Amino acid sequence: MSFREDTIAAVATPLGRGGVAVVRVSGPKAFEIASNLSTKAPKVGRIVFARFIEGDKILDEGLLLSFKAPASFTGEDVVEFQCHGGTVAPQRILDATIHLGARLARRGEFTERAFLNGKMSFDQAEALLDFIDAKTERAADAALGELVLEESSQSNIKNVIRKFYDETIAISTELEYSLDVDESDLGDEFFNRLEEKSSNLIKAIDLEASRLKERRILREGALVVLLGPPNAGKSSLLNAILSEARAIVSDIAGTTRDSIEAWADIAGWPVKLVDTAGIRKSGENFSEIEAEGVRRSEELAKKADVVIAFGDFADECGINLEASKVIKITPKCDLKRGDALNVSALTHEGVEELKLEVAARLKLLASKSDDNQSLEGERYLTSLLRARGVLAAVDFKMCDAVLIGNEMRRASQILGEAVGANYSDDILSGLFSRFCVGK
Ligand SMILES: Nc1nc2c(ncn2[C@@H]2O[C@H](COP(=O)(O)OP(=O)(O)OP(=O)(O)O)[C@@H](O)[C@H]2O)c(=O)[nH]1
Ligand SMILES: [Mg+2]
Repeated sequence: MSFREDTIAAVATPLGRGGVAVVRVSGPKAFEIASNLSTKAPKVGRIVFARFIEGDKILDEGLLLSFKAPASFTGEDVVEFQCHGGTVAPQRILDATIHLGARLARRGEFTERAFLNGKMSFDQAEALLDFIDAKTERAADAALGELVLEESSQSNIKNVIRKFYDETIAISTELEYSLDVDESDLGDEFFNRLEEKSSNLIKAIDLEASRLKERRILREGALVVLLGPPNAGKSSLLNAILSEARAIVSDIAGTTRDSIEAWADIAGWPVKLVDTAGIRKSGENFSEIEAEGVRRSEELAKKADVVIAFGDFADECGINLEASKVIKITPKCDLKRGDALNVSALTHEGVEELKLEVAARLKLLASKSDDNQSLEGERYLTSLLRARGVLAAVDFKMCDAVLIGNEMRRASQILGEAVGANYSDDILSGLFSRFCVGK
């Protein structure tokens, strides 16, 4: 099954202190290396307890696991040495595997081989990376869901897009077919029916796009910025959300000088929470440094997915933000209550509500059909949104089968390209299948 001749090796666990470390070896020499390195021979499907040796020197002792191609992670012969943790033991064993003919694996090379040997799809390899990098339970679950999906699963993104593609083909086919029919026979009813099909398709695409966008937010994390005047309690609120004394708090205005970032798990969403330096628009002794602070905070707020605004501050500073991403709060509500969401970092009143509101805004963000953020690397999402744009612009009221047909073809081609379907073949077979057998 494997067509790679070299055998690769790497320490599969993170370096540093730890109970156990794993050195993984994959390739045609894996078993030979294991036999040389271990006092007991590798047994496929069995765990062997052995000493790991190089010549007369004992390197460590531990467990040896063996997998025969193709029934392994990479699809090749694989052995794994479970040795003691720390830096010395795994490094010694790794060095020994290299002396015995393995070479150091590049980053991700085990997964690359798994992909090349057909053990996982490209999408699954991506999902695996997301799973490993996941910062919250929710993000991990989303990635795992994708990872364990069967190729044939109905919720596999490729199959979903393929289904959308088929639906555009079905509409196109009807339109092409209608060209051969007397126009006067078609009428409004024909186009109304197609319009309904198309609008159902748009709804289904929206749902799928929001699922993908949610996954992207779960993967990359959302940017949530605390914005307010000096001494308003921004750093205190950051600490309250994190439940730890991350930022310095004091009653001196201007305590936070640069922005402070911290990862937080907000109702399952991984969030990069940013505490900014309190800013004043102007005032006594307004300095260059403060002007720069205002500029930076404004920039951050514009980039943010959600802004937690302390009172009317953003408006007063002339920072224009999309209303949908601003959560206005009344801070220090234990001292004075206001008409925005009342929050107190001191008593924790409103902190949970605030978290839930942040989560709700992120959910909303994922469901929005417009998207002007960079979609690099999100090929499926990009295709879906492009096809959606084309479909949404079709005017069925024109009752013009040729024009509508052209637009449908564009939508089909965009979706088809994403999943490697061939428009002209499919449209032909779609068309001919409408004819009777024998015709
Ligand atoms: N009573 C009360 N005091 C608070 C609350 N939150 C913060 N404070 C106090 O307000 C003062 C300022 O708090 P910080 O969190 O440092 O304010 P900040 O907005 O980060 O200030 P800068 O970094 O200077 O912009 C401190 O003395 C806090 O103890 C609150 O909810 N209630
Ligand atoms: Mg502060």
